[in-house]
Amino acid sequence: MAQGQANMTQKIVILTGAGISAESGIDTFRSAGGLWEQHRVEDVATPEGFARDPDLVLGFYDARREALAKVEPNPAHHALGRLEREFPGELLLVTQNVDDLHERGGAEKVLHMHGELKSALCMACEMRSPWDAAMIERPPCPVCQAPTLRPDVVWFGEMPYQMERIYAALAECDLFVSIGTSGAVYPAAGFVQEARAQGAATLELNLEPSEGSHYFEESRHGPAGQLVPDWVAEVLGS
Ligand code: BV8
Repeated sequence: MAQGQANMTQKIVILTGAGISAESGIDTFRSAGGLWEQHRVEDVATPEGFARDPDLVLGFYDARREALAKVEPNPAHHALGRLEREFPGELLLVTQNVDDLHERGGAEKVLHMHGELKSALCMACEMRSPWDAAMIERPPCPVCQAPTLRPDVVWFGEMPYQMERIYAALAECDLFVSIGTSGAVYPAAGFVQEARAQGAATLELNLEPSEGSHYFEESRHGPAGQLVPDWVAEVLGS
């Protein structure tokens, strides 16, 4: 992105995916040995799978929640925390990730469109509560005490969170940046087209070309831990 363009950029929307957490040691979904190779999506990331075998699904998310405590944010997360602090324009950081590494990397306003591992949703009272323990033992909901907690994550076939807010930001941003996502899952994979349609510049930072690479004006390939700090320094003009 030309230096001049970087300085003219006023409204940025960023979308991140599992690739930004890969260098922290969190499995992505679709790379070799990734989460979707270990489990069938239909079994662990759909409401039908949860209804069929709740223990399998609660155990799958308990294991991921527990693993989260053992990893650290990487330079890409810290760079986005810096961008949030120092960028003078408007920034919306949307993540498909359910981990808390953006927050632990210093970002304070993170929109988790697919929910969070560290949040529990009660199927009885529909209230959400911060949560970092296991759910397999059916603990009581902190609000209504019913033993009906599920992971507060968006499964396939469920509506992602805060879509209105995301589309409103895409409609008026002048730069859309996609980081570490395969572009395989909608509606997130369609965000680049929304941004392009209204004239925003579009940039992909990913280990390799994603399924949606051809929609991006510019694609840079390499590890997020390298590409993201460099890009943030470019945008901040330092
Ligand atoms: C909905 C949360 C409607 C849970 C997830 C047919 C066509 C089009 C769409 C559909 C269709 N059939 C069904 C659909 C809809 C469906 C969908 O898109 N299916 C796909 C499979 C075709 N979508 C949905 O169901 C969504 N909801 O549409 O609702 C609706 C309407 C009205 C009313 C009600 C409902 C909900 C989808 C959300 C599912 N939940 N996650 C959890 O985490 O367990 S999906 C999960 O996979 C992620 O959240 C993410 O969104 C998605 C993709 O994963 P990525 O993050 O991209 O990770 P991936 O491994 O795929 O790729 C990693 C990338 O990183 C790679 O490119 C790799 O190269 C790169 N990388 C690796 N290392 C690095 C790196 N990059 C940089 N540095 C590195 N070091």
